[in-house]
Amino acid sequence: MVQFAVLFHTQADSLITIVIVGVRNCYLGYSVTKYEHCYGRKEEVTRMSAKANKAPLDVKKKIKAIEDQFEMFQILNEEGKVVNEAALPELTDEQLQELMRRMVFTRILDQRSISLNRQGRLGFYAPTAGQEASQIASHFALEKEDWIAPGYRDVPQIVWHGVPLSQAFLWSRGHYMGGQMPEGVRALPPQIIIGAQYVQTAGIALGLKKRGEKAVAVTYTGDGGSSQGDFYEGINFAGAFKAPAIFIVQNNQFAISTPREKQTAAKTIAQKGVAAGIPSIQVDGMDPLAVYAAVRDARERAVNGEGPTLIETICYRFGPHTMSGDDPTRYRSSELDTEWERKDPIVRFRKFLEGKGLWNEEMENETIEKAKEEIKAAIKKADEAPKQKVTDLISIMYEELPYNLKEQYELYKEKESK
Ligand SMILES: Cc1ncc(C[n+]2csc(CCOP(=O)(O)OP(=O)(O)O)c2C)c(N)n1
Ligand SMILES: [Mg+2]
Repeated sequence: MVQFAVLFHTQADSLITIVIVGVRNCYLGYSVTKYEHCYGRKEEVTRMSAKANKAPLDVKKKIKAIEDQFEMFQILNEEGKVVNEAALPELTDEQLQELMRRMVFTRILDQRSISLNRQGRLGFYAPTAGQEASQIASHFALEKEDWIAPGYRDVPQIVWHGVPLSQAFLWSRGHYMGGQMPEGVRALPPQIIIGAQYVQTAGIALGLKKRGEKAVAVTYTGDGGSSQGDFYEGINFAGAFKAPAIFIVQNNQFAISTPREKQTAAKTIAQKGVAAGIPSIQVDGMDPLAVYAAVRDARERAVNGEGPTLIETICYRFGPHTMSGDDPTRYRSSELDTEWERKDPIVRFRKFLEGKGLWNEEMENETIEKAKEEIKAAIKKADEAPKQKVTDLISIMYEELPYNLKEQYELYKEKESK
């Protein structure tokens, strides 16, 4: 191999290295590295004029090699048995029980929300059953000082982050008070525009970094959301600025009625993170311990200045997309439903905990009864909220109203006084 380097100064403030590479007198290419010292910044610019690899081009092989690197991270299998001892997260018995309590509570909240919606007592509702490991175990790995930017299906995470349930119900009803996060609760209202929360999260994370806070910004979207422009902009920005963000994609296999395979040619959603230069991982989203471990690890790296992570959780929603009228039997087979019901995160975690003597029927019933009582009290409180007025909606939006809204405000104020 022939290889030599030429070093010379072009100007007083820069240095250029040229490396010429060849094998047995055959020229393969050169690389130019320029070190610039300008305004105290040191930049490195490297260019290769030719590829040293003269093998025939096989782009399909290359993408396959990348895709094959992504395999689903799992700790608990469907029977609740540990299949990856080395990755078991350090959680005390009490923490494991608390995680189970939260998951059971959330399943009951889902059932009650569906019936409240049918009774006309809730507004917009996107069912969550099946996604408890992806939602609750990921949140369990966070701290109070972390920010959450949820999607419309991610109400449970912000409730566990400190948003009162009554307020979550008001959000569902489209009441303006539902969107006003309590002081000290670091959560945004759930986002309806698919993917928009990814851009907001990149910004929040950069803000945390600039303020030197040891906290992360975490966001959630779905498999469909990963096909939006905002998704790519968000992960790219966070990657470029090494912002402490965790991007969670809950891949529940469908974007309303569109199967995942039809809305992206990517074999995995995790691989989309590679383009943004950020560590990305595919996790069993029906396994609470795997989700917890992946998010905890991502959080640790983020607060240590190592930048963002993308986590794809492979999961399934047992119910319809929303309560607005879609019928899953028209786009999903009962065989597929049954296959995923066998992976139920609550059943799996219950088996694991029962095996350790940490859970029993009595504890589960107690959790269910408590959940029902809390939900009943919260809906009662939501009912007591003042009736929403158009003037309220207008006045909370701006500190100073633009002239056209001022006119409308006056108009409605008069109407409301009658
Ligand atoms: C920008 C934008 N486009 C379209 C919609 C309509 N829409 C609402 S939910 C949804 C599917 C989202 O699917 P996915 O991201 O997989 O999340 P999931 O509902 O499965 O949790 C679409 C297209 C929207 N809300 N926002
Ligand atoms: Mg989806």
